[in-house]
Amino acid sequence: MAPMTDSSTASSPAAQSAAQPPVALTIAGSEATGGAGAQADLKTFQELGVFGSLALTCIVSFDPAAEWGHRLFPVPQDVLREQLEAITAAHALDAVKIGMLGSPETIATTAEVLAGLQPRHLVLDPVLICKGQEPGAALDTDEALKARILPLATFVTPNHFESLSLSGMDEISTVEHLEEAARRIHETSGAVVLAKGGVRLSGPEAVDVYYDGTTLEVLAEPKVGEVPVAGAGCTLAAAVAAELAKGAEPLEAARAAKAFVSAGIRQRLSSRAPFDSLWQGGAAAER
Ligand code: PXL
Repeated sequence: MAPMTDSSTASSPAAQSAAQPPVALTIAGSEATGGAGAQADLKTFQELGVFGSLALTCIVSFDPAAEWGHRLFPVPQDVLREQLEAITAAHALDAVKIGMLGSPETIATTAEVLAGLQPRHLVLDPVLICKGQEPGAALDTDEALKARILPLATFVTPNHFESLSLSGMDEISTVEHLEEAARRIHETSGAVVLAKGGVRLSGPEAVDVYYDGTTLEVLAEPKVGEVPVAGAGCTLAAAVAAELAKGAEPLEAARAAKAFVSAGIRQRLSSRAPFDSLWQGGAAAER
């Protein structure tokens, strides 16, 4: 390769603006259609003014010929380790978000690296199963996530199914149940909890419960339809991570993330797939 001769390259101090963006890392899987996973995380970071980096854990390609079920290709452990090595050598991370890890091996590798890194903000979207996966198909992965990653999290964003699993409750069908789940998950994990009711609780509003051990707040926005939108969970956790990276307090981060997701759902993208995808440009479009 020819040597660079231009002295005004981006790496020269003169070319840098004074204010550097915060830097966040997502450890997540690729969802090829772009609705969920790492794609949703990086788009969210960018929209919210945060520089995003990515350690890819697996590649999910939905199968249009088999009811859009998951085809999952795991990234080899040494490749995951090398990505994390490069990222942590390059950046001081302001926040880390964890999405789909997908296997007990990936969970073990991620837990080892995070234990050494001890990030100030570690936002866990506890992806136990994703849409189209059979409950129970990944029990060992679920157990490993609870045992190895949950104790490291500073902020956790379980959906309805994950709240049942993490709280041990048999039923979450009211806001009071969701509040109880948030309290229980906080007690066992020590993390700030944003438990998502989404469209799973009946009523005209999509309700999430925030609990940090002191403050309990019910966050509600009008529902947009009754069908979940792909990428909403990934985007919510990524937005929380972005806001924390920028210095927000956890409750502020939760409120801002909920508003960002609600706009993205209102402005969602429809496609030839049987689900709509959240549009991370929605909040900017509504401004
Ligand atoms: O929405 C959960 C999720 C997270 N990450 C990846 C996914 C999905 C759901 O499809 O594919 C990579």
